[in-house]
Amino acid sequence: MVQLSRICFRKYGNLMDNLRLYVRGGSGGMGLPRLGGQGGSGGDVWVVATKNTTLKRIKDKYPQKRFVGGAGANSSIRALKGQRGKDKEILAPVGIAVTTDDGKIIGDLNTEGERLMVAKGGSGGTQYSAFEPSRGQAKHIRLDLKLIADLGLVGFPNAGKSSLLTALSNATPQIASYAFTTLRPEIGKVMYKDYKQISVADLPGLIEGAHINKGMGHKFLKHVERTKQLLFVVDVSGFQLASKTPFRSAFEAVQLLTKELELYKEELVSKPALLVVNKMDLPDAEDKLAELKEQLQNPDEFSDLLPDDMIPKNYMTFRHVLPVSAATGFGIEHLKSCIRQSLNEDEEMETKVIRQERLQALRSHLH
Ligand SMILES: Nc1nc2c(ncn2[C@@H]2O[C@H](COP(=O)(O)OP(=O)(O)OP(=O)(O)O)[C@@H](O)[C@H]2O)c(=O)[nH]1
Ligand SMILES: [Mg+2]
Repeated sequence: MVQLSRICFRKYGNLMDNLRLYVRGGSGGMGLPRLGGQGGSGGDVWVVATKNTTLKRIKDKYPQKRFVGGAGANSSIRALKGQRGKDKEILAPVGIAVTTDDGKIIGDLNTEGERLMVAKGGSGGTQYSAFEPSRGQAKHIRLDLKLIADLGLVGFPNAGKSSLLTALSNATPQIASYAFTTLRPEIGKVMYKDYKQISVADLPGLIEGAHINKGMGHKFLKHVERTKQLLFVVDVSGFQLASKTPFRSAFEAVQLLTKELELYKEELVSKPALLVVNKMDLPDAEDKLAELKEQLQNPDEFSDLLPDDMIPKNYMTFRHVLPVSAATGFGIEHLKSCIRQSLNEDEEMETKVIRQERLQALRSHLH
């Protein structure tokens, strides 16, 4: 039996699937009692769905995570009706839910250009408010990337993703020995003895060049973003798409898959991931597994087998490397428990981060 390995890199991926922000509408402008002038209203804060952005990019660009609408102008002799404050737009990725701090849905953004007001600006002062303006709405909101599953299976065609999903879950995906049998992501549920369920998406076959939209290309890659963690699946004996394309060892397959993710969106490479080495029932599998593990320990030494432009900038770190056979069931139970452990780890981490953020917010209110 293979000594089940655990590569002990623990890392909380910096691909974010939620983000907490402070939003405040702009304050209204003062009215002008002497002449009955009306202050401008404060600008509103909007979340606008935009292509090609991520929650992480919002955070990097606005580390304070504060979005405040422009103030309305005071009414003056020259401009009795004060000018309206500027609206503030938060450019967010498509496919998010916007919620209040305690998780109530404010709205969803599902198509490019869709917009949602999250904080209204205050009204300008008028005769009805004794010319006193009001403040804009202020609150914390959360942007949550809508996920399709807890785990996404990432692998080249024929690696055994569909078979693995069947072995793991109660799904019965279409299985065949030719490439691209999976067209849409199929979601299976992994059940545990205590009734806990974890969802796994079998994503359509990824091939070299997917980032330039070869094969299922972007259709596939956009799903990768929408899972909490990744399960790389490789055939222990390697992979060859067609007789005219080069043969790739399991190690090369791992690096090529990584590169495809990187070229599509670099952050994907920092997602928490596990590596499944499938087809361990085949002859020589043990030797090939040992070789793969050695290569994964020193990827730089072994990457010269790949074309230069296919060497990833950063190697994927796998929390576990798990030899299995989807065909015989070998290693499947252990894989199930590693999956659960890995998801738990991140959940705990996330709860901690949320608590810290709340605490910080409370403290800053007190000061
Ligand atoms: N010997 C062996 N064969 C396997 C194992 N797992 C899958 N296979 C075979 O490998 C072939 C491909 O398996 P699939 O599960 O369809 O692979 P896939 O990754 O879903 O492929 P695509 O959907 O085309 O991307 C099938 O002929 C399976 O029977 C395994 O553990 N051992
Ligand atoms: Mg399949």
